[in-house]
Amino acid sequence: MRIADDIRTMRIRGAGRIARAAAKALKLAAEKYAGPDDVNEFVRYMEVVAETLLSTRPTAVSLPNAVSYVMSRLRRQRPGSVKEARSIVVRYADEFIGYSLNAVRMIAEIGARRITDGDAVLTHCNSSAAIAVIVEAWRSGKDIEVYATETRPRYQGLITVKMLAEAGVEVTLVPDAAVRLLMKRLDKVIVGADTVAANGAVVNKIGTAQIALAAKEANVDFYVAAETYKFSPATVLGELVEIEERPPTEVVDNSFLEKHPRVRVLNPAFDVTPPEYIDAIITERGIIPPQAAFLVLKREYGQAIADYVIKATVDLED
Ligand code: RUB
Repeated sequence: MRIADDIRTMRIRGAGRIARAAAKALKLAAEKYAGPDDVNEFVRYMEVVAETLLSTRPTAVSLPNAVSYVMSRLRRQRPGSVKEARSIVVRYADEFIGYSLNAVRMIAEIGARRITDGDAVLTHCNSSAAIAVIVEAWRSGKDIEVYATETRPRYQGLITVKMLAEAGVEVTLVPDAAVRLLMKRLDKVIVGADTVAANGAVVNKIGTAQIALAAKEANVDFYVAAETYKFSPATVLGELVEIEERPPTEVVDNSFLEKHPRVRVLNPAFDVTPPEYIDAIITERGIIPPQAAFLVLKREYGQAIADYVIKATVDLED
């Protein structure tokens, strides 16, 4: 499946885009289904597609949340025919994509209000949600100074500076290692999220936690822009978020590794910023302190959380 491959190899990347691509992949798979005219067969086929998508990257919860947005409705609505089942998948995949795009627009509006004229703002990696906030603040006439980190080893920061420059925002690229020195000049940091845990901890691109630490030390506000489908229902039950490890060749090339066989390379793609380092999380439903993450989860995923609790209880009894 091409979209699954594109997610795995990071041609499609960023938690929001990954989620929308997964919904689109489910829709395309449903449209392409050419198996027997049997609704159970169709559901089984869709389950395989869903599993393939889920196996691509482990960290961003937006991916399982998008898949389950569509698949839980397919299961729950008990369609009587393949035609009906297919139209359920198409409808809810489209609905998720529409919701997601609108959520980013709302985050931009809500978050931009937090940015003050004259602010110096830093972002890390390449987050559509964080960029949307910065662009909206700029468009609304606030004179802001914007910095973006390179984001080793994949250099997503280069995508960020291009996007900001194309939107007309003046932006300065800095090496990741310059963050603490730069912090003295900053008023705000704004980053995206791959996963927000029930305790308000935020999983985002490697390096985020270090930036948050430096921001805390310098008394600089640290904001996270995250749609509610980046909140993880499984963490309510204490499930840990898996941190993806990427290949060493993203850090150094193969010839270096061959020449120095005793050198090992560790390449974790994400880290965890504790809630005490986060001033607020900007969602499409409003701005919350990280400590209120559980309330968002309860409101958005009450049913899914109840399902997890039931499953966990059954597993314990087994
Ligand atoms: C991307 C990353 C982004 C979040 C949020 O990591 O960490 O900050 O996914 O992005 P990668 P968005 O490049 O490894 O996918 O706001 O666009 O969802």
